[in-house]
Amino acid sequence: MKKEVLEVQSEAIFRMGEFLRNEGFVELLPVIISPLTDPLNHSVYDAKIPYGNGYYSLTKSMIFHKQLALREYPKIFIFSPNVRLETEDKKHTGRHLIEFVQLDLEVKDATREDILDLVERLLVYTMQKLEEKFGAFIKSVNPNFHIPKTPFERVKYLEAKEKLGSDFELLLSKEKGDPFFLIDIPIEEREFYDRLSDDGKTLVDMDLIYPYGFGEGMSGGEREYELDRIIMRMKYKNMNLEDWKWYLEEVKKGIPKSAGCGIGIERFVRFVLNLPSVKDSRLFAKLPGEIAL
Ligand code: ASN
Repeated sequence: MKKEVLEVQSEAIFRMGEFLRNEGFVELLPVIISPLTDPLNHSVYDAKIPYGNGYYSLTKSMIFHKQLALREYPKIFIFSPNVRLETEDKKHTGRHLIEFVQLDLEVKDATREDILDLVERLLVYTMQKLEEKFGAFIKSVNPNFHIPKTPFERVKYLEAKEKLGSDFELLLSKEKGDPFFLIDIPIEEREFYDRLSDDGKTLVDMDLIYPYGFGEGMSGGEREYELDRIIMRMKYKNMNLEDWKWYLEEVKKGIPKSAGCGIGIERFVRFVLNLPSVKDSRLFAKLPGEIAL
């Protein structure tokens, strides 16, 4: 690995944290094991550790801990290590590692639009700082590098699918020169915790899609926070409510209304440096289907 890649990654982490602190966020420590973690919307192998009378799961995302942490502080972020034991068919996507880090953030009482605006400014700020310090290197590996204009384009999921067919995300990712947001993702494509729109079919959520065919680099949305709606959404996913007692107990006590997102660090560095794969953007990269250091 080029030493410059590590320097860019290190600077990106520093500048992202700096930006969020200046916006009034506090950084929390990551949670690595918990009986409660993200169910995800696709299946991965179990990463559970038996312990005492029960078990711990390795964190797939800190979504629920973010919601609970907002009881203590209204704007939070974590550089959160996630373990998702993806199936081998994801080995060659260039986008999947079974251990990765996302910058996970959540804001009490925020709307999706607040988070879109925050993410645009966060990415632009970080890219400007990277350009100031590493401009010559970045342009030598990524001649297309430029600071994207804000606001980023918002593309509605169902409209794009109707126009371009089921491969629309990859087509748009290859065709566009700048990152854009995919919004209003259908309920069946997502987990239960992103908020359902009044249309009953799509969510108040978003993905950030990078250009160069690199695809998704961030996802998030407004959240469900009311018990009856959460139970309805779990039932829609055929989830066993008994398995979710940890979460439902907390929801009964009350969790704040919020919105937030998670930005993949390895994918961001891959985008900035136009790297062939996310595996080139960190040390000790672990691809799906492989055992590696
Ligand atoms: N971190 C994401 C979010 O905040 C969730 C995820 O990683 N699946 O929505």
